Amino acid sequence: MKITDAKVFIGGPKKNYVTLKIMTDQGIYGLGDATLNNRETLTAAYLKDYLVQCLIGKDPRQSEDIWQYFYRGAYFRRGPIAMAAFGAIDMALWDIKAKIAGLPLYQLFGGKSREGALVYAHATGADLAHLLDSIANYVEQGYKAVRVQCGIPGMPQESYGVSSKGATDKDFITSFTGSVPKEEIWDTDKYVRYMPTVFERIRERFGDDLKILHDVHHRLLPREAAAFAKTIEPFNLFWLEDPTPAEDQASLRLLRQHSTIPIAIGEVFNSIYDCHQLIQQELIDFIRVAVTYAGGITHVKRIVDLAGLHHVRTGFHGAPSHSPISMAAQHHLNVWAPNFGIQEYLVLGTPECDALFPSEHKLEDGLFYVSDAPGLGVDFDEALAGQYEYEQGFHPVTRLADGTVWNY
Ligand code: KDG
Ligand code: MG
Repeated sequence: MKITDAKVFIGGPKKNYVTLKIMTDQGIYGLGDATLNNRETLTAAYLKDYLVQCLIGKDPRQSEDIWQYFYRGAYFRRGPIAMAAFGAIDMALWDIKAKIAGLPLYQLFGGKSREGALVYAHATGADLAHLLDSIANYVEQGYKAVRVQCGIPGMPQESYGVSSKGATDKDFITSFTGSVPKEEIWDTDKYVRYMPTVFERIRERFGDDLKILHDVHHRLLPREAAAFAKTIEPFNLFWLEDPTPAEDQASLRLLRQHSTIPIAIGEVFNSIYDCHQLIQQELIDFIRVAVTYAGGITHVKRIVDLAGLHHVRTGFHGAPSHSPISMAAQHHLNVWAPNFGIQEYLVLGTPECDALFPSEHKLEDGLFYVSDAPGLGVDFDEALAGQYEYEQGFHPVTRLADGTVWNY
């Protein structure tokens, strides 16, 4: 069996999805997602200009060898662009392998450990009242876990994760367009004073069973994060995400010494070398890597296995920039992984998105069920893809009130 061609597409409904399609001489094809939010043209160019030509003639069943060939062969290793490009190839090869076997992908990992996998949605509010409405909206739909982000009085309303567009806005963390980044102001003191009152009100209104998650988005210093974690401990969060910038991993020890709050980190990591110390020293509780920019299924499965040895559960990144292809790859890992924790999932199922990526996967009562279609179980309508155009976007840049650049 040989790879005969591979094509790269950019575009989607209000998204710049980067979709890879690998064709074989047996008529079976595989799909991969190389979307790197706000840097989409770079992963597409890496695939088109360097990798696709090396794939032609290779046996698609040799996914491990092909992964090693690209990873070791690049010489300059790792980084989100390269790992997203390898990741897309890897997803497509696993898709082909499972289609050859006539099995849904999870069967190749060892079968299901659970039927439905727990997901969380993003509740958001420019103020507490709107946030409570947004949470209620998800609870009514059957969600058991919700990430909560709230506007902070005295801070500009639309800082990270906060949308003033209402309870059902789903695009607020990816829809940054324009030719230069917009800028936001951040105030740590106001944030750490106000957020505990938000968690208190959420518990009062929704009770103890709702799983509450919160993303600090790398904004606190280690001492501030430790103090904040201690303050919010009574509200029993499911996780506190990215409390500090994860470059200084040893600093998390301070947080650990002061609080038992579960910590989730890893959406910006792209290899096992970024997280093996955090995992082995048991400084985190959830690993947030994504198959999209952490080298695909082959590499992420290694991370999941290592995490399992250290009581670290999965909580894969699932922001709206992930296409239904990489989300499907993650959902197959989720039903298999013995150390599965939760999946971030922002209902991608608009009619336009479903038409571009048809699948039978389904979300029911806050749990995600993968279909038994062979492979990833997602298709791609090439003809429809042609109607979408790339639109440039940037992540915002964050500053403190005095102008100092801070962590977005
Ligand atoms: O592209 C950046 C987003 O994916 C990120 O800001 C989303 O932090 C995020 C999350 O937890 O989904
Ligand atoms: Mg995050």
